[in-house]
Amino acid sequence: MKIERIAVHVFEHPTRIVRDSAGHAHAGTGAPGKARLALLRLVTEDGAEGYAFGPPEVIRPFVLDSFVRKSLVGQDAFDRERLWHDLVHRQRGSAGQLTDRAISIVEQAQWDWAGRKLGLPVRKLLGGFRDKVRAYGSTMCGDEQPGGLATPEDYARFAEKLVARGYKGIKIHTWMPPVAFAPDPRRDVAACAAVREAVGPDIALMLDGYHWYSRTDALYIGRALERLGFAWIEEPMEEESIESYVWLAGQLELPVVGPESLAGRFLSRAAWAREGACDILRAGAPGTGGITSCLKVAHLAEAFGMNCEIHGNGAANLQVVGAIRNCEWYERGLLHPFIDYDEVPAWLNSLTDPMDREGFVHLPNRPGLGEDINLAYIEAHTVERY
Ligand code: LLH
Ligand code: MG
Repeated sequence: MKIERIAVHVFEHPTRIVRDSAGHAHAGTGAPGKARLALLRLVTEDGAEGYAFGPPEVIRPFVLDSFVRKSLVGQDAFDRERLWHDLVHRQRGSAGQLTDRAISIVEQAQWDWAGRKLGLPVRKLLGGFRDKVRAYGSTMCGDEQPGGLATPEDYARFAEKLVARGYKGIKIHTWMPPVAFAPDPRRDVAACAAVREAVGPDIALMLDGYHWYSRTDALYIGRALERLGFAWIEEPMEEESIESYVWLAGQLELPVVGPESLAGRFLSRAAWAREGACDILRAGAPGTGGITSCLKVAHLAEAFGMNCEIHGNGAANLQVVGAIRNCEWYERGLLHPFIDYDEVPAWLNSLTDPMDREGFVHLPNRPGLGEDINLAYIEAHTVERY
């Protein structure tokens, strides 16, 4: 079935989330602001459509015209693997313009198209493994807002609320610059200790702190987390330094999870598994070049007898979680005391990842990626189309 058209709608929606100078999401304090999101539509010759969302900057007109349309238009929409490799080959000569994230959005739209066409959720096409998954509540990074996530006690009180909501696992993102007092290994450990004391021994806890700690700071934190019975430590150091992770993982009983933000899609993860740089591999569909690339990481991990915990929330990641055996969790968030994550975003009719009171997210059974898209809202709030 030939791809006839790739179109993008950039639309505005209300948001309470603001970003700091380092790109970390926080809860805004004033009235809701506006943010822009792009909907990529893949249309085939029979009029069928597939959809995926992404940042407008990532799939801007130059990227679509120079690479995406050249690779996809006129090609068979079912040939995901071939078209993915074609795009990856165009990356080298794109001077960094065609990113893994852009390729991922395009690939997600192809999966959504195929699922809708065949009347099946994407996870069933990938190879269904589960229909529900335990979610860990993943907090936003720490801030300096009274009653927000400014102190270890704030994290402890928020963790109690998350447990009352049903979460059986909580991942703490602690303080990172530009927060004035960050980074501070001792404060991170104090927050972890406060949360453990607040939720008791039966809730799984993870730490995703400052990503640029030295080896010795990371080891200090890791040893403290061992005493607190944490489930894993995530990205405490620069992931470009595989040697640092081999050094750390070799000294900790505590599982080390990674790499999350390292480039190189599934290729770079192979060395991490072989070298023992982590105990649990990590990949996410948006950051690792797409659903299939993320799945390759999960299967690579399986071949090493390792789990692969999927990075981030969202429809594509949820479909991957639903199609692999070797992960325990879905990352639900990012969460903050001032934000209601259970509120349906303006551009959807219902939540993609609803969670019950026992902490299970039930995977959508709608065809495709499973997003319940409000196309009328998007049409009414479109500010740019190309
Ligand atoms: O630095 C941040 O804002 C968070 O770490 C963010 O990247 C989050 O997606 C993450 O790491 N989740 O695991
Ligand atoms: Mg992380």
